[in-house]
Amino acid sequence: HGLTTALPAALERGEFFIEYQPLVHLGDGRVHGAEALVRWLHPQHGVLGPDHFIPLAEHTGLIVPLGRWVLQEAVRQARFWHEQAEPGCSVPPLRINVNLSPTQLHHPGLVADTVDVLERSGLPPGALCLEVTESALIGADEDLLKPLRQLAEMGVDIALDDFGTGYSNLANLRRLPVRVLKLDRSFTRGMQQHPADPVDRKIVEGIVSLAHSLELAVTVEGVETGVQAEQLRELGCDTAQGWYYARPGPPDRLHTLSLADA
Ligand code: G
Ligand code: G
Ligand code: MN
Ligand code: NA
Repeated sequence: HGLTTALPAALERGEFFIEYQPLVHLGDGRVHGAEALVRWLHPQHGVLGPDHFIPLAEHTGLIVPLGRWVLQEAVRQARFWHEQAEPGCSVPPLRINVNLSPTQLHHPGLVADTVDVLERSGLPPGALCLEVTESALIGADEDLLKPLRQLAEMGVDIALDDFGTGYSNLANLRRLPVRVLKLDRSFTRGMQQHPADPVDRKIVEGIVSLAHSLELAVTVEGVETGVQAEQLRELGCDTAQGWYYARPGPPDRLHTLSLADA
């Protein structure tokens, strides 16, 4: 595959960039933070989304340096937002979510790299949330969970991404150093009509109740309409993300959004 061989040079040439999609509090609509989503500005093909190159990067191992770059860049951006919010500003500092792929999770340098990036930026660990897919943690043994536990102990939040698609044992959740469940988009789709699909409603109700009893927050993904946002808010979901609020975009826009609702 032509793209595969081009990846390392693309990283060196600085062809990757990050878009930020806001996460908002469902209660009051305030911006809570943003998810960092990587893109490749390919010299011939134009902007390529992660689906075009993350699986290749995973396969070749380039995901490790690429992921490190994304983390460093996203944390630097979040630190910049923090500086702008201080001092005496009524806007709470924005949080930053960064995706981790399974290979990164297995990489022995994960904790040291993350500590290093946080220390050099000055961003408080509590402002960083690492997203790991539910499927990457299914059947995870203690060796795999240990680095996540270490990060969680430092104050970094861990989110379970695409939650509800992986058929994980719910009792297993207790064992994971996770603070946030990111409910998969498929559940949000079931909230399109009002009243919502009764089965989807019951499932979301059950997940929210379980999550809150385990002191986990629930983020919903793929919110495209006000009807969905309202029903998910009524069901007790905490934060939301989706085109209804904003598409992924450049970082400056996010800061403007958060100041606008102050
Ligand atoms: O917007 P979207 O097409 O950007 O993202 C598609 C998928 O790519 C999502 O599942 C998202 O988790 C993943 N993704 C986006 N950015 C990154 C990244 O920096 N690292 C990893 N591992 N996955 C990412
Ligand atoms: O990490 P994750 O798979 O959750 O990545 C989020 C993905 O969802 C990205 O591809 C992002 O562009 C996409 N996305 C974000 N908001 C919406 C939305 O409201 N609707 C749909 N269909 N996709 C969305
Ligand atoms: Mn994600
Ligand atoms: Na997701």
